[in-house]
Amino acid sequence: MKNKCGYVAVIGRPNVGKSTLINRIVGEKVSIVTAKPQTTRHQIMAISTKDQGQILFIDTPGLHQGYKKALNKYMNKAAASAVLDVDLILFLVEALKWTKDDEQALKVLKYTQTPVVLVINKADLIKNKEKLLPFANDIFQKYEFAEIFYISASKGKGTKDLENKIYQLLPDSENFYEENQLTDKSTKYLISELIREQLMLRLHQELPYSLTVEVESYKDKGDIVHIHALIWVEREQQKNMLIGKGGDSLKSVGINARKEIQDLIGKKVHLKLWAKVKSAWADNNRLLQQLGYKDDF
Ligand SMILES: Nc1nc2c(ncn2[C@@H]2O[C@H](COP(=O)(O)OP(=O)(O)OP(=O)(O)O)[C@@H](O)[C@H]2O)c(=O)[nH]1
Ligand SMILES: [Mg+2]
Repeated sequence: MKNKCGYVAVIGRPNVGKSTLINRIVGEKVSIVTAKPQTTRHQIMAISTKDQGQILFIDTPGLHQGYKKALNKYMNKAAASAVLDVDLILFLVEALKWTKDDEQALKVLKYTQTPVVLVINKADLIKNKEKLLPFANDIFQKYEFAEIFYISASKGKGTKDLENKIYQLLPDSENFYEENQLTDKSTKYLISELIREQLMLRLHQELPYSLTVEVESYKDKGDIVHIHALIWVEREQQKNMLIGKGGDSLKSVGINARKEIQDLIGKKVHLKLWAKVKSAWADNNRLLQQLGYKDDF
């Protein structure tokens, strides 16, 4: 059998399970996952190397509308541009839930001739499986999909069949990357994401959407790594909310994030988190660039 290798963009509205699916197939936590929509903010490549070859997944932010900040525009652009220059697209939806954002996300496919696989995720939540077929048929009327899969990314149901189909549809090619490489992102970036994941899990309302994390320093002292990270918020009041009474909130974020980072790098970690204000950073293109939201796609 010939070796396969190629790029697979995973797109869809927020919260449908794009990052969960990619982590499942790669077998590692490359992209962060939370129950809140708009978790993923950047394109991130996740590399899955198996006997058949290499799948180069492009995880993307969920396509969404109704938010006008520069950050939302950046996220939508990062997602939409991912359909260009790939070998295959997975369009993810949530079983029996079709929303305006799904309709909007579908429009991105107008700009490509690349085959698109429709993936209906979270099938585990549906008791009456007979309802899935008419739901899928309705979506099929809207676009000429190459294939359709019903899966549960979080439970790993149907994902092996999907993976095999992806390999079938990819070009014959040697692997592009070393087999132990997991992503195109730096360790610093992955660490900032693990911290943001804990913040998103713990905080509520607008706060998760008003913060961004920057790893300021990473010092490997042999048996222990010292990491300083800044958490930027948009307003002074948010900083107080983030820190919490007696620093409780930030402390527990730090404890959980440290465990995750230790799992990632396989060393003991000393983590220091600082909350700081950069006024209205999420709606300022210059500040976005400065904070790593580089519009270069
Ligand atoms: N029940 C169920 N939940 C799932 C499944 N897949 C993902 N989830 C949950 O759905 C939520 C969103 O998952 P993500 O993987 O972050 O979704 P996403 O599409 O990457 O979201 P954004 O990054 O915000 O665009 C998380 O709480 C997941 O645990 C599934 O197959 N079944
Ligand atoms: Mg995601």
